[in-house]
Amino acid sequence: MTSAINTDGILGRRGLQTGVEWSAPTAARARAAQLVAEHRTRHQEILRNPHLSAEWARAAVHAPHLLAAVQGAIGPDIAVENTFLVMKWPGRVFQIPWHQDGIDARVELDPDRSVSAWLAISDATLENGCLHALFGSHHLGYLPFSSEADHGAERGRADQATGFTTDASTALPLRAGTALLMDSRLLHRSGTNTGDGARVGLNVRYVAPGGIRRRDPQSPSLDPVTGTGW
Ligand SMILES: O=C(O)CCC(=O)C(=O)O
Repeated sequence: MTSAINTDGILGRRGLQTGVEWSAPTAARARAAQLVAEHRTRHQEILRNPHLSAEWARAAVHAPHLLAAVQGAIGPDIAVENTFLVMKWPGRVFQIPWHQDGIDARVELDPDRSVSAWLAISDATLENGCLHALFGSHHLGYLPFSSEADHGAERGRADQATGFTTDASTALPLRAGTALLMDSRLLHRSGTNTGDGARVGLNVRYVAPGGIRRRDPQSPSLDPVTGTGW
């Protein structure tokens, strides 16, 4: 639950919760295979907000165990603010630099009333470009937001902050069908897929009422999952 006195944030000292089951592994892998077949020709790497148009993504963001974990973190009323499907193709250079999910050019989320989920649709391994996170980096708060091109500077700022070095980051391989939750301020990244098969993952930003501090008026509206008053 949200708490004004919890200085560790909604997910505790590491800023991360692992082991959330959102799908049976076989069903998740079958979905990954279908997405790979659908997008292989153009090697599409990113699909924005698939939960608004694809039934499978809509079901994923409503998965009961995932919702229970999200509600445990930010309370009973939740909405999806944004989803982001990332497909990493073997042999193609594609890295996602250090960033915090709760802040970008479009939006800033209240870290006590938002949480970010990353769902492994395929298996995510060290070789195929799993996430890496800097545990505890949410204690830094939001770093001055920079554009994609400036993410190296963000890493530098994290390194300079007392007690943190991005060299100490932790790799987070995940089995298909599992998910992790991240504090909206947690620094994370992912590397290029050097494996044999495609890696597919879905990032979801959930918010509780009042969880958006700043928003670009052009943004798609919130997609309520539970509760009223949105
Ligand atoms: O899927 C990935 O490799 C990283 C996605 C991510 O970090 C994000 O969407 O915030």
